[in-house]
Order: sequence, then C-alpha cells, then structure tokens
Amino acid sequence: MSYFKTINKIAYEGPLSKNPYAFKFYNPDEKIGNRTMEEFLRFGVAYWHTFTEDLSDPFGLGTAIRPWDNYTGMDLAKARVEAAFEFFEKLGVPYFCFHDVDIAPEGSTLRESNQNLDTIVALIKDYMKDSKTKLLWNTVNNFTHPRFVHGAASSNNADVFAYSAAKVKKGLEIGKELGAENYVFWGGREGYESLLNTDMKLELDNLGRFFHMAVDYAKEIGFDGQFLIEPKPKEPTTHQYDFDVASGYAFLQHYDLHEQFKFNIEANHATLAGHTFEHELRYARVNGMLGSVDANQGHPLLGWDTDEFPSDLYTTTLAMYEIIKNGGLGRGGLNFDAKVRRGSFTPEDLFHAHIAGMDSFAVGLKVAQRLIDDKVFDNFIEDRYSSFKEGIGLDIVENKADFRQLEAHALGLTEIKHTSGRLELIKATINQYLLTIYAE
Ligand code: XLS
Ligand code: CA
Ligand code: CA
Repeated sequence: MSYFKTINKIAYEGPLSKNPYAFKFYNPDEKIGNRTMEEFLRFGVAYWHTFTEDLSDPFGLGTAIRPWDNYTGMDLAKARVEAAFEFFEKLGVPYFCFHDVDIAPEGSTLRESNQNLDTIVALIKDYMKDSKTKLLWNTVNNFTHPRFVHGAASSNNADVFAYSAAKVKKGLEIGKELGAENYVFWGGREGYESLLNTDMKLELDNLGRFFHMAVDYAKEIGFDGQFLIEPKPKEPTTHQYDFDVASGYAFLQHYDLHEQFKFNIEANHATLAGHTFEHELRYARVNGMLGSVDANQGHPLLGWDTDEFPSDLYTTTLAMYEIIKNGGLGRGGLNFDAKVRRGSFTPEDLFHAHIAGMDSFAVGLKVAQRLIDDKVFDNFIEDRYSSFKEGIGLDIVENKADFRQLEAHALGLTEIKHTSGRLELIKATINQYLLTIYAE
C-alpha cells in the first residue's frame, strides 16, 4: 500500500532545477570539509507534526487532508507507521523523532497505553530493519492530558509525579528498544501560572529529583542515549522553569545534572525567550552543552510558537556557523519540529515543506563553512579582542591582575582608544557570501 503514490524519491537536481519535488541545494553526498552533507546535517522528521497533527489552531478545526484519515484507533496508528516509513524513504531522511502519544493512542489505563505502545513499537522496529532511517530521539507527552493540569514532575500532586515517572520509564525502555540516540525532556507543564499558589522551591527540587531518577533508570537498563533538556520560556505555562539555555544550565549545575544532560535547542523557543537562535546555540556551545536542534522558525509578527519550517537563509547560516564550530552535533541532529501552515493542507505540502527546510540548512551549511574557511569572523574578532593578548589584558586573562594593579593601570591612562565594531561591513560580507556561493 502506498500513501504518497504520486511522489517519487526526492533527488538532488541542483540550484537551477524547476522540479518542486527535487532538492536544489541539499546534496546528501556532497562533501563539506571532511563530512558529507548528510552526515553533517542529520535531518529528522518530527512524527507529531507530519503524521499526527491535524492543523487545528486555537480558533479553528483541523484542515489537514491525509491519506490515513479513514482509519481510527490502533489501525490509524499502524497506518501512520506505514506512511511514515514511506515518507522517510522518499525524502531520504536519516532520522525521526516522536512522543509516546504520537505513535500510539492512550488507553483508558496506563497499562492499556503501554500495551498499545508495545504493539506499535514492535511494528516500528520491524520497519526500521529494512530502513536507513533511525531514531534521533523519543520523548513522552506529559502535558496534553488533563491529569497534567498542574504540571508533571513539578505537579503539586504526588500521584501525577508518579504517573509522569511511569511514562518516562516506558519512554526510556522504548528508546533502548529502538536504539534512540538521545532522549528529550521538554517541560511543557513544568512551570507555573502564579506564585500565589505555588511552592517554587519544592517544584524545582522535585524536578531535579525526577531527572536523577531518569538518569539512574537509564543506567540500570543500559540505555545510553544522550539526555537533552529543551528550553522554552513560556507556553503553555506562563513561567517555564527551563526558560532558556542559560537558566537551564544553571538549574542543571545546581542539581548536579550538568554532566548527564545537554540541550536540544529550538529556534522558535529561542525567539520566544527574546534571544536569537544563534545566541542559544552559542551559549550552549561555549559551555560544551550543545546536543541537538529543533530546526524551525517563528513568525516575527506573532508572539507564539508557530513552528514554521525553516526558510530564512540568514538564520540557517548563522546556526550552521555555531554547529560547525561545535564540531558538528555529535549524536544530535536537525529535527524539523515544524508544521505546514493551516492553509497548506495537502499531503504534497509535507514534501514541499521538508524540501524547503533541508535546502535552507544545506545553503546555511555551505555558506557557514566558507565563512569559517575564510576566517571572516575569526580574523575580525581576534583583532577586536587583541588588547587581551599583551600587557594588562594578558595579565587579566592569565588571572595575574588584581584591583590594585588595575587601578594603577587606569590612573596612568591618558586616553582610551577604541576601534570600530564594523557591524555593517560584516553584514554586507555575509550577504556577499550568501549571494555568490552558488555563482562560482
Ligand atoms: C513544544 C515543543 C515540543 C518538544 C518535544 O513546543 O517544541 O514539541 O520538542 O516535546
Ligand atoms: Ca521542540
Ligand atoms: Ca515549538
């Protein structure tokens, strides 16, 4: 049975191709440095947005037309798996990601939910045997069901803490069973609405305890995936505990979890936090905490998490700059946590959207590598900070200076000389690289 009959395997046809079902820039075998594009970019399809999502929004019902719409219950779950592996194959994508509830419906009891999961996980495992597509990460949805109304691991209700733990326990078992490279925690309900009814200290401590239990259980069952925290500042809760990388890192250090966790950084969450995507990537990178990426983009005019497919080449370039400087993503990847717009409701749009995202990051990779090879930023930044290479600057970075010595230095200054930051020149250079990379 084919779900996408009219669509053939998507091939690379080059920048001048007019075929909407072809890659213009993503050429999986093309070498960038010592890795192929495929090895560098490690693209993943988000199961929830591509196979489960119906494109409803807070004001309107779902619009998606999907070839598996005529199924329900477990038959629907099975049809989606079949469709998913056809989609992965046609797109040539090396990874996918899911939440427990994306792949199998919740039963009326936890036991029944777990049984549903067992059936579908066995089916997925079977498909994975004949497929090149592997599991980048899995996670559990501890936010949609009404039982999580007051949080999951940070709930005021100990029964919910236990229920959440049981779901993560199962998630880790599934991760092991399917060979997941990572396990993600996004704390959708791990935050609060108002301090007036919240014991913040207990909630934070419980969250810390919860993560330690997850680490211990993973060790016990021999699951060796990398643990990832996915920060998001708000939505659905007003205040989310893992606001951004900086606050998440402080939390991990305080609860002695920083050796066991890294970050899964989502572009749209970065902008919701009032940061750029590249800021979050840089903050994680310089602290050795960059694990994986949810590749999407927010809408600059909307204040919520729109999860659009990435198409902004400027941003993909600056993101890939951080990723290359990080030496790649290791076990992580670029997961398209992105949904087609509500008006793009046909199955074909799922292909167009992923092609757009993959091409955008391929361009970003190529341009960023060239910027690095030509040391465009490196030379400039080295020069800009050269005052720390000698004299008082060198004493400061070698920890040889104290306030008395610095005061003596300051008292002896007659004038302070500055150099230009040259931001306009740098931006014009990035534009030049973007526009000429395929002209050669
Ligand atoms: C929601 C999050 C979520 C995580 C996985 O905003 O992006 O989808 O990636 O739970
Ligand atoms: Ca995400
Ligand atoms: Ca999101």
